[in-house]
Amino acid sequence: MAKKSATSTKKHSGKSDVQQSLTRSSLLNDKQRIDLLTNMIRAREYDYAMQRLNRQGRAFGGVYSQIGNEATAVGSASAMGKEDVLFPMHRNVGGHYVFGQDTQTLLINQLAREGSMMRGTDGTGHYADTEKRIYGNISHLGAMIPVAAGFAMAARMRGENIVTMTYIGDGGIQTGESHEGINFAAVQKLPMILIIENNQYAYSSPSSVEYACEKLSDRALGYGCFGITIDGTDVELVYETCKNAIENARAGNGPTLIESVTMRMRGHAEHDDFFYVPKEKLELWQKKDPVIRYEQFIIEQGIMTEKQISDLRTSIIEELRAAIDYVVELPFPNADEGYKSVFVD
Ligand SMILES: Cc1ncc(C[n+]2csc(CCOP(=O)(O)OP(=O)(O)O)c2C)c(N)n1
Repeated sequence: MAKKSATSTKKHSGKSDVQQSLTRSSLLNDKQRIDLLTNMIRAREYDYAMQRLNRQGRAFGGVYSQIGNEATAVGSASAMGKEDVLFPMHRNVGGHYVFGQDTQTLLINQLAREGSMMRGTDGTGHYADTEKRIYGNISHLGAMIPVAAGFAMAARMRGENIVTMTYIGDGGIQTGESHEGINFAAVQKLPMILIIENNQYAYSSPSSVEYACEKLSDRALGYGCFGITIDGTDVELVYETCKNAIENARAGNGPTLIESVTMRMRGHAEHDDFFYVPKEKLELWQKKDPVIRYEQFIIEQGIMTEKQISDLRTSIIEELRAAIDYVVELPFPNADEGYKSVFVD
């Protein structure tokens, strides 16, 4: 990892600098590899299910697909320690799974049913599950970064050696609050990791109209922290990069900006048909599908057979179906619940 500077060559084109062959990290054993794959498949199947529920009119609020982001979400969260704290964003269902949230809980919240943490007032994941150390996500892009930085600072003041990790998109990183949060974390040398999920579009705006620097991790030099750009579809590379950054932060050396390059494979949310994304670009990135490639890798490495992976997927789908059948029958919360935490008596 570059120290106090970024790994800079050229502004990534989204083509040439994304490697095809996957990394085999010496930091992982085969059991951990199976866990990575399991959580990536869980995230993928959950996504397909949410797409269907959205079309059936059963899901409310925005349904933000995280297809193409599974390696980034799962690889990064998996690198964290037991006491560390996750501040996920809207494309990080994989991280929720890594931190032990189950499908039923995810669905109760996203389908805004009785028992949801936001009492039905939200269907897009703006809730915290403090027992699971998941604090997410604030809608105002950039606002999570000062919160994750502040959490890291408070923990340090309490004498706890924890690391916080949060996420921001290539669009959200352009906001003032993002800058303030990163600067604060760098100045205070806070144990915070920021994953910049560069999926090349912020709604319909391509990277070319979002920023003029070469790589987003180059900004680390200006902040005086660590920065690196990686292929966000390579799960073991994501894991290893995050593991190193986390240990570096835990040792008191401050934050790292990790620009994880991926491609948003669907619209901003399911209401958006993403007509503005060139088809050729999607076809190119389809070949880099993080889940399919990691499945192939696991088979080639002799860790699981094709049949074992197929059985794993079947059991995940069965579990998902059971959770959907249960959750869609749950009542919606009483409308009065909507006033709670909004107005003071
Ligand atoms: C400060 C702020 N401005 C605008 C929005 C509305 N908004 C929500 S998501 C989004 C696009 C975000 O793009 P990016 O940060 O690249 O993340 P992506 O959705 O591509 O993962 C916008 C404009 C917002 N939530 N917050």
